[in-house]
Amino acid sequence: MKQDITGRRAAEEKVIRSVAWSAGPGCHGGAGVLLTVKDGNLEKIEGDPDHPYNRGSLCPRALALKEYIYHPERLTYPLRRVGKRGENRWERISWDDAFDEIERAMREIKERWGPESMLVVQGTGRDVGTWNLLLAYSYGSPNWIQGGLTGNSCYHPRLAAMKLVQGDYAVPDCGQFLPGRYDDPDFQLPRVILLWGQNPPTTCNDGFYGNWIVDCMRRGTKVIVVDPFNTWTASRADVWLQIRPGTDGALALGMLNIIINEGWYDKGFVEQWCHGFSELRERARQFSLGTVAEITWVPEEKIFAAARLFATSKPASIQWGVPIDMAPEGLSVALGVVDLWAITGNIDNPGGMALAKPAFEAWPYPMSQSAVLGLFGNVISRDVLTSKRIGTAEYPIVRNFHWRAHPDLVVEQIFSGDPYPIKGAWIAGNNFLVNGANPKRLLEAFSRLDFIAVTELFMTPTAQALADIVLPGATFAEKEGIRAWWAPLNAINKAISVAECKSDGEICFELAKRLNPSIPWKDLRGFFDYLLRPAQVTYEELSKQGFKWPEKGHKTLPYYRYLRGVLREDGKQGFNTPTGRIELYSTLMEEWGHDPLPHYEEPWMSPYSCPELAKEYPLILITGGRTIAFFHSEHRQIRSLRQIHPYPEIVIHPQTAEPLRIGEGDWVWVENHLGRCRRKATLSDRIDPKVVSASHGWWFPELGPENWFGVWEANLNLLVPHNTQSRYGFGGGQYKSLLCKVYKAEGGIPGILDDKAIYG
Ligand SMILES: Nc1nc2c(c(=O)[nH]1)N[C@H]1C(S)=C(S)[C@@H](COP(=O)(O)OP(=O)(O)OC[C@H]3O[C@@H](n4cnc5c(=O)[nH]c(N)nc54)[C@H](O)[C@@H]3O)O[C@H]1N2
Ligand SMILES: Nc1nc2c(c(=O)[nH]1)N[C@H]1C(S)=C(S)[C@@H](COP(=O)(O)OP(=O)(O)OC[C@H]3O[C@@H](n4cnc5c(=O)[nH]c(N)nc54)[C@H](O)[C@@H]3O)O[C@H]1N2
Ligand SMILES: [Mo]
Repeated sequence: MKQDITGRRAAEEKVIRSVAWSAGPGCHGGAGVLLTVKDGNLEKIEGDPDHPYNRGSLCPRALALKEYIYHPERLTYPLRRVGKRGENRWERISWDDAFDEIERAMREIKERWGPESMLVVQGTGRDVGTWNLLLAYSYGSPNWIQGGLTGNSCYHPRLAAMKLVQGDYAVPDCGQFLPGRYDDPDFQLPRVILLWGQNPPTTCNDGFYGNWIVDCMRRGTKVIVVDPFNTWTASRADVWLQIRPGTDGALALGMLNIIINEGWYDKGFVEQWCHGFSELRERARQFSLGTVAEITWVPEEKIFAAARLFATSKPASIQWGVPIDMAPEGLSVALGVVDLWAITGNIDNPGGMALAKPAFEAWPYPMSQSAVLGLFGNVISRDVLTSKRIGTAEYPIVRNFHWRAHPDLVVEQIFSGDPYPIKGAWIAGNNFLVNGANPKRLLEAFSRLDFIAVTELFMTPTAQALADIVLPGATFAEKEGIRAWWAPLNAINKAISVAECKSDGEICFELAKRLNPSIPWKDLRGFFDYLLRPAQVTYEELSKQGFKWPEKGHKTLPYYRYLRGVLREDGKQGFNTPTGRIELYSTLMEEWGHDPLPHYEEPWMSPYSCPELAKEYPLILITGGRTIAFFHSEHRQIRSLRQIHPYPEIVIHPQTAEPLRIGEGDWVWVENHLGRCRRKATLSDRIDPKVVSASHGWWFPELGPENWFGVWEANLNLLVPHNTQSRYGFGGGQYKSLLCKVYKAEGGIPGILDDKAIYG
């Protein structure tokens, strides 16, 4: 019996409380929603006014859910390839046949080559991660990758840096850990939030709901923005640092230097809780204000003003974005940014950086090797995870603390077969021919595999080009699930069914059971209950409740847990690091032979590092600035969202466009030595004349499957190299600081929706 929270409506109309995650809006959020269902169909989606996370608001992608769910192009039954790969000839098959065929192919790979020869491929963190791991580990493969993401350059360098320095993850505290939010007596307003490479209202990233920044600004929080683009938040900031892309590492060290020199750091906290302050001070000394201004293109007085405002306002916090990971040596840049909040004592204090734990530590979205082994130690051994996994031999950090295989080395191993061959791939939640770096090389690599199955909601270029079997996936409204990233703990409640679509959980569980009948869970609900044990609730109970808060003072809720002895396994005061202190100088990095302090590296494709290349390609290219209309490559077929952002654009300063004779709305080529693609020019002085910026993820469902939906037409990743990870394997890729030239194109992309079609 599904929960009907109103009880007032006609019997056939129900309102179901749930939480938005993938598939559908696609996001890292977890906004509370109310789904109105009539006669088994979704009638309406609304923000849940009682949910503390979003308090009734929703983004356009969530509001477009009905359009997404009932879109005529949705995949609604399993398909088997009948022609050659990529030829667009499919036949409808039953679920039984699909499962039989996948089971047969995966068993064959395991018997002939070993389970590690099968890859499990996903993209960003969505509600498929745990199910994909369940399948991979039950089968015996440690090789889960984020397809095409050079250097794991999304959140993981930041996660690793936080774990190294402070032992836990952190997010700005905007009262999200308090049931009463801004009205809760324990709430303290951050005096300053530093937004570093992020414009939260468009992205709702990694446990930070976009509206919180607006809520706090309205209450008086000051904002500092580090962004080469004059975003919504930059235009309203107290200090805006228009940084040269890719130079964040120098800025962080420069700000540390100012704060230390001026004595603006928290001396008591540093003395009592930090390890390696004098080493950090020496390192930062190399980054004088003049040097940093020259490297970053930010005027000295602005850097100084930002450092002062940040360090002299307490509590203060930093919300940061993926450009940090994508900088050369992203891990090292992240170390420097963590040090900024650390030496100012903004850790686990109200209004500072809350150490973020999944509610009750139930069902952690697995973010470290120990968390993964905590969940799946009964089906996979530490030994397999630390020896057979690709990247463990090369990178100590991958071996010691991570659970993913290394995305760049996996591709190289497909070509080399060394130390073992790769034969198959399970792809769920990834469209790497659009989103992955150097997609033509990815295509060449994956084309070599014997067997590929893809679970998707819509036919994509990647599924079209590579799949042998395509399974129809479900949106969040069509599935049961759990969401504990961070608090409260939420049930995803099933509201409707659509055709033959199945959730990733159901699909992966069925296959895990077939491939390994001895897994210790009877069914998917049994697995949910296993995950929920720390919360002392069953899925059925949670589902009725909707969401559940840990009691006040629970170890998964802030504040000041380092004083309460609940962060470390030994129960002592302090942080979960080898020294028990904040490691400004990382003892683990030292042990692994790495630089234990933050350092700066010039982008290797820049006007300074490659002056010759820059003569031909003089502009710095930022790729992938997010739009609220889309989630990466998704939603291009959703009309109401496409109206918000109709074309693949590139933003160019008018001074730069003029001598190139490029006018507003003209089609242009964007090109470098690796490739080119076509874009529509948007002229704006919100960007530096030497920098251009374009959104990623473009393909054109309207062009149809025959030519793979125009996957190469507007694809910026043709200009992004693969295998350009940082020295330690974490970070890099330079998606945000490439070189290019822009010149007028003969015309647009034939056959894509034009203004008339888009606007009706
Ligand atoms: N040039 C450039 N490229 C980039 C970036 C950039 O900044 N610049 N950003 C990179 C980053 S940070 C990331 S994380 C990647 C993201 O890359 P991806 O994770 O590949 O992103 P999506 O396009 O959102 O999702 C891929 C597919 O998953 C499907 N999908 C969505 N939800 C579900 C689900 O619940 N189950 C299943 N089975 N399928 C689902 C969608 O239909 C979609 O086709 O892109 C990267 N690519
Ligand atoms: N609507 C929507 N939301 C999303 C996504 C989506 O595709 N659509 N993707 C999700 C995913 S997986 C991720 S990783 C996040 C990414 O979201 P964010 O982390 O916010 O990353 P971006 O949007 O790529 O860039 C954020 C800002 O950084 C600026 N920037 C670019 N280069 C640099 C640089 O070198 N240094 C600095 N300091 N700033 C720079 C850009 O101009 C931009 O305004 O968003 C998530 N949320
Ligand atoms: Mo990402």
